[in-house]
Amino acid sequence: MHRRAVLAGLGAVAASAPVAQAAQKPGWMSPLLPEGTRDAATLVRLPGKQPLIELTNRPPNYETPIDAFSNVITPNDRFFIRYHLGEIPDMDALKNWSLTIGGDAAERPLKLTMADLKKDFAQTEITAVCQCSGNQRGLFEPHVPGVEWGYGAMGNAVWRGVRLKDVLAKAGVKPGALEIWMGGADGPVMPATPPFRKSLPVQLAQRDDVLLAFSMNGQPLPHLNGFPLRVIVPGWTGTYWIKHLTSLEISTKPLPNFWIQKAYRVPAGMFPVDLPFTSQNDNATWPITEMVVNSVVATPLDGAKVTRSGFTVRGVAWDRGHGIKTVEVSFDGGTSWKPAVLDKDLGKYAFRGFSLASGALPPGPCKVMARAVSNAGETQATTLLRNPAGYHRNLPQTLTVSVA
Ligand SMILES: Nc1nc2c(c(=O)[nH]1)N[C@H]1C(S)=C(S)[C@@H](COP(=O)(O)O)O[C@H]1N2
Ligand SMILES: [Mo]
Repeated sequence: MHRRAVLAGLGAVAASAPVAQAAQKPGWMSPLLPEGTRDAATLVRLPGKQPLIELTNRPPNYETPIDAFSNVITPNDRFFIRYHLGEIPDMDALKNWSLTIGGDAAERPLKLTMADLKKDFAQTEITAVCQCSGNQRGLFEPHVPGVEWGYGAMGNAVWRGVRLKDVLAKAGVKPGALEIWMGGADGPVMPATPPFRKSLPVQLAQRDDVLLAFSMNGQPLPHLNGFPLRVIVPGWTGTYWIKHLTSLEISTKPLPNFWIQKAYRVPAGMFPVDLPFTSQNDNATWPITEMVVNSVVATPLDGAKVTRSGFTVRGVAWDRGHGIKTVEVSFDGGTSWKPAVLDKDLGKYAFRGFSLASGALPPGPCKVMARAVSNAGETQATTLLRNPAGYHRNLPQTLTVSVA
């Protein structure tokens, strides 16, 4: 539906509203990004958004500046935007939205409006991190092709909606159901480009915390974060979190689509998973699924000037749903580590805020690092786990501030 309705004016808005200042760049973009990336990037203000780092404008790919992660909840107007395809329906087109549920393993195919969804199903909420598989890809050495994300292709929000499993139950899941195929209202500019579709193993779709969300941090979903309805798959990378969701198919077959069978794959067994996506695994590669344990420092910014009385490090840590056990911070480039103070636990799929004061410091450069351990005992990588698409980078972040 609405395939031809273009996101009106995005290009024009993007071109006309750069708000970057050269002096800001050292802080909000990592010095590890490829040569030229930092110079070329601009902060752009899209409708309804605070300035985001523009990586591409059609399709729209916009990163959250790292200072946003001093908040454990990412505000809607600072939340990153990631699309694969250029044809995005505008808000008017999406007002006629509905969701169809069918497929060869559905007992009773049905169609739901937003009103049906809100009145016929119990509503629930979860706080969860949506992180793009390629977050931090731009920091891979050697560099790999793809959108050159720094640290900000992620955000944590309170999602409200209905359970996917309840909606599937209404349509009736036949024995033999293997996957839930999901499609959204956006589409390719060129008909030869495969539409962006993903699927979930049926066992995962039965989990209580996999939602169809219409609200984010107490507000309707922002247009470019999936209005009016998106899938929430806590613990799994953002690629499964289909935006502008229009179709669910309960299927006895693996989804045959480029975006799951060719793209978004990692070497088999390279990263830990609790729920393998067996119907889409092959001998050499698996679909990327569960996130890896990771942390970022939001403040101070890389390159900041601080006084000898010291500063407080603040950031967030997250994993694939076991929760964060500890975060340690180093003020001497990794020689010694101290436990950070963890904020209140907002749930095992949420960002866990942390902070630590440095105390008094000698003048000169100070190398700050952070590293997290999950409740599963998983730690951040100590050497880069290279994979062709540049996924799951979780080396401890290192930033240098100057003490004067
Ligand atoms: N319809 C649709 N949904 C989509 C995508 C897309 O291109 N189209 N991209 C996915 C990917 S790869 C990511 S990382 C998340 C990003 O969500 P956001 O744009 O709300 O930050 O949306 C996912 N859902
Ligand atoms: Mo993504």
